[in-house]
Amino acid sequence: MQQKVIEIGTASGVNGAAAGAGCASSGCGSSSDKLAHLPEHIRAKVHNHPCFSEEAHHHYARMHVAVAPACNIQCHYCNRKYDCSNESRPGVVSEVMTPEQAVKKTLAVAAEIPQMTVLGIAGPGDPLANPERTLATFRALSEKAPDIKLCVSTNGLALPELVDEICQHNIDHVTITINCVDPEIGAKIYPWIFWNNRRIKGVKAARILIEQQQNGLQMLCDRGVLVKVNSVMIPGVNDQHLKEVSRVVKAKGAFLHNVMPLIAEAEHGTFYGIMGQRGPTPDELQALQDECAGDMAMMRHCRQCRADAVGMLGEDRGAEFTLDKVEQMDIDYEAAMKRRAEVHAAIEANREAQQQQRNETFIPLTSLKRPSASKTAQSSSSTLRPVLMAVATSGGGLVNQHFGHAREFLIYEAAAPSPTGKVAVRLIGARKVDLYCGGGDTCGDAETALAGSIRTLNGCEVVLCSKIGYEPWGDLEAAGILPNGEHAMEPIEDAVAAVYREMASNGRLDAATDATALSA
Ligand code: CLF
Ligand code: SF4
Repeated sequence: MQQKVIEIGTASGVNGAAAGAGCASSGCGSSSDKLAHLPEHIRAKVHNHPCFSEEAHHHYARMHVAVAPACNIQCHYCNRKYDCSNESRPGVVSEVMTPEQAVKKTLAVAAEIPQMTVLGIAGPGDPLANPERTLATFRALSEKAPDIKLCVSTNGLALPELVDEICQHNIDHVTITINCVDPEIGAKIYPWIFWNNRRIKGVKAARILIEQQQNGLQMLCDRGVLVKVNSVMIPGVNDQHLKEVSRVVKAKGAFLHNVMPLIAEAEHGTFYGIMGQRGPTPDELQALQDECAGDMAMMRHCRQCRADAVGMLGEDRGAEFTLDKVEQMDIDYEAAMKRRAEVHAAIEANREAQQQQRNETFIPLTSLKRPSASKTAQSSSSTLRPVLMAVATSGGGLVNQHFGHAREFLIYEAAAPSPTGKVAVRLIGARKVDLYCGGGDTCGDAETALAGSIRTLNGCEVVLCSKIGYEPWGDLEAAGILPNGEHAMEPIEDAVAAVYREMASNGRLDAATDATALSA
């Protein structure tokens, strides 16, 4: 994944939005979505897709409709009572609906949440193991709502036979879950597949699945469909192997690789959960994503959505669109499309303005002004260590959420990896927390929730938010995480870079400095 690069400022340049800004994007004058290296028609396809473009996920929403109950394989991390774990968190159950219900719901959501740009089908089983239901939904939507992008996620077994249909229905974003390219490893992940009306087991089954996945990937790429590859990282099973997977799928033309953590709990009733197979730690996941990134663009903002998710990534507004509520809605989609176009234009104007502001306020400073001669002598920008910062945001790419209202934090890494004195800022993931402050009756649980939040933010040295209460401030500081509310309403990457520069100016980033020292 490309990093955003921002010049390190002097101590005088660390406060406020203007001074905090730098050459924030993937190079001066280039677009801020890290896609500047791609051909224009590809950039246009992903520009407002919240999964295929990291930057878009700050501004646009997606929804899923759960029309596909059946599956044609068994994964060891899946329990059929729940949604397909190839995208969803295990243990989540979505209500299956008919294609007609799905279409009505989609139109309702599109009218009510105009920033929703993508309709995905991702379960609760495998969408392509239910081709009639899946394709009927896509066919109707491509006619009735041509302004909605169509997206599908599959295990790939039935993919090659359906590639032509996928292309006919204007589905130009496909996700294939590929956990291995070696059947021996595959046999440890997939106990069986259902193929040509027979159940096939072991290495033979894995070999067929892998061949189908690879053929399908090649066919889609040959037809210009954008393909994202999801892989579930299973420590001790395929973790080392996923670098090879990344290399192979990139060579075939995959656009993006999304390495997701295995979530295995005994209460989910999955084979891995019951066997005690562990998932990766955040550090292990990040290390593998970084290793794979040498080969291709990595997705770091996946939220492992449920099969009926609605809203921005990380939020779920499904309760607003239950079948009975949707049934009562009277939708004028022609009018809705006009409003959606206006909202999208406003979002784009806002994105453009943010980009413009960064370029205009770019301050090309190349040296650090350090607080003391001894500290200056200790380090140069080439020795500054990277820092993880957690950000509370409710969207728009801004630091704009109260610490106590955050259900998740985006985790950014700031670093100055080269002696050129530039700060590289990159998103490395999202971590979910229990709501710390729900107000009213829920406040009795606040202490436990706060302790949980602090545990979740382990490894972060700063938390950026719009506001924070006195008590959590103290607890965070005691845990070595410095709360920072000074960059409220600023673009996230500018704010992260500004805080990093500030830490550098204060001598807190020398390689030997650790988080404990920071809070002293
Ligand atoms: Fe849905 Fe998947 Fe399409 Fe996105 S989700 S079908 S590509 S529209 Fe996105 Fe959710 Fe991660 Fe999937 S954050 S689980 S990657
Ligand atoms: Fe479960 Fe999805 Fe695997 Fe099918 S493909 S077994 S639904 S995780």
